[in-house]
Amino acid sequence: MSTTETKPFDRQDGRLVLAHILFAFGALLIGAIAGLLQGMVKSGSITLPDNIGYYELLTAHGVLMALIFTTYFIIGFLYSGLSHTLGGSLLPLARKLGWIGYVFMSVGTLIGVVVILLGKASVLYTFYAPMKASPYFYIALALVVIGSWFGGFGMFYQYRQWKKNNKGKLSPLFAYMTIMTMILWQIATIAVALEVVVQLIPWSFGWVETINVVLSRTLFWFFGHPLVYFWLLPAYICWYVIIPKIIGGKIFSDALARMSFALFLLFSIPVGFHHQLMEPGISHFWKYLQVVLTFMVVIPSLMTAFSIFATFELNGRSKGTKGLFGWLKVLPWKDVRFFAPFMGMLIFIPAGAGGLVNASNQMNAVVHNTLWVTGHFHLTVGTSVALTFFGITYWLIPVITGRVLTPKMNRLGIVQTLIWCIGMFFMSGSMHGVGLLGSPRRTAYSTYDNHPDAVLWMPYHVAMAIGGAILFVGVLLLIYNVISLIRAPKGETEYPIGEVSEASESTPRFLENWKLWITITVVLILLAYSIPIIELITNTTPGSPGYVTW
Ligand code: HEM
Ligand SMILES: [Cu+2]
Repeated sequence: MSTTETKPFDRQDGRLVLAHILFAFGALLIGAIAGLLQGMVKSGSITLPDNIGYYELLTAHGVLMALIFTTYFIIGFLYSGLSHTLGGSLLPLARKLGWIGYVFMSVGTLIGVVVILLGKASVLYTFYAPMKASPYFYIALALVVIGSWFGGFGMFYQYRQWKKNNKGKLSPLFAYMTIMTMILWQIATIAVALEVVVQLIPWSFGWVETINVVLSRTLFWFFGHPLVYFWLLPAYICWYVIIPKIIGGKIFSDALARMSFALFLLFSIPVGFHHQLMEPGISHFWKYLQVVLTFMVVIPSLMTAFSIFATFELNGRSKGTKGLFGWLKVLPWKDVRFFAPFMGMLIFIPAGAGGLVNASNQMNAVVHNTLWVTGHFHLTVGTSVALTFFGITYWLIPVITGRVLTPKMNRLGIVQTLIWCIGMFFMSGSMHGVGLLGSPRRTAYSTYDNHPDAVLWMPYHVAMAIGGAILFVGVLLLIYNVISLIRAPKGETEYPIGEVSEASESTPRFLENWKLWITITVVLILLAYSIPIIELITNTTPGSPGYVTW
């Protein structure tokens, strides 16, 4: 262990990171209350008081879970890694930009939640015209996006300065991956910002009468798909860089890791049409092209799976295990820092398989807008990503606050992980099943005049509610654990950054050629989007007025 690794984490940076992490978990807790209630309503076990609508809860849940919890956690985590790997502390300007971003995002979140709870924005967490929210809802979420941009600028600044001071050196893998993630985010959010500023805000204020619906959805999904990679890549950073250290092994290949992140940038943005397969107004050819590009993402995904299992296997061999699965025996199953992300990886296998179903034209027709889809993203972001973030929390909070993870908290962490897996097994499992039977997503309790099909769904909805209740217990335990971590005994905790295996090939320089990757990305985006967007802008379909359906 070198001396830099045991140096305590910079206190000022620690505060920035902790502020993000705590906000994330606050959002998770409130979001979980909404989730629990939704499950109970859907199963018919409770009815909400008249002044609370199902769609209000659903919107709050979606926003707080998918947008706020994730974005805050990610920015906090990435800042921590940059502070640690790029010089041991953030530059004053980088830290300042981080705080400016935090303030913007928090003001945005607070306004957004208030508008939702006032019942003025029950638009189901997306920016989906012609459903029309209060303009303040859009302004609020625009503030969140702008805040995240400041966060990104701070990271770019820190990275650029490091590169200047370390001419010719390869940047640390964590930092490289962080920059790739934030470039992806900044490019993706341009489209949603355009949608919000040019289309939604003027329309919801009533300055213009109508909105071009397909165009707005196209801009939304330009962002909406890469959004899922914005959630995933930080989890992959943990799998690639952190896990090897925790299991006492080595990173299989630095070059392969960087290559996979570059490919994620290329293939995650020009594919938004795969969310619009059922939508009129976009010609088949462009949908087809984007679906082909969608499936390209299989390449970096398999590279990731390969690298991680190679790390496990090499680690097993170096410890003398034999046979095809001997390496399983030497993994630290009783260490929550490993166990929680590992369960996330495992669950990513069925989750990814479900994603292939969603992206396939005919099969999409079967599952479209059913609870299958909800089941799918509770496995991906709700489990693979969330469990990885929970696993990170168990060492990150001790690192940044100068504390240690006690054996008791480690055990509670394992219990929390198991509760999450069991809850998701019931909730997401029954969502998948009942989705195939046709039960729609985003609907409150209804048996549709006792239609036999809808009556048949109910046992599944009950299983969903039971799963949801188990998950809620998991959230409560997590919050307890987070509070205990902050109050844990003082001590030094090392930031776990893996080293690259000596046996691996050296990293080719072009992988760090940002201009190259950004240029190819822009070319792919232009290929996949320019003609369809011109068609959408010049089409003669009448625009739509706004609808308030709740
Ligand atoms: C306590 C844990 C959770 C419970 C009980 C829960 C439950 C639910 C339920 C019942 C639905 C609505 C189904 C419908 O009517 O369509 C839902 C939707 C959703 N959940 Fe969760 N969930 C939990 C955790 C999460 C997490 C961790 C995330 C993401 C990080 C998440 C993201 C979403 C999203 C994006 C929606 C869709 C909102 C919409 O369709 O507008 N959930 N959840
Ligand atoms: Cu997608």
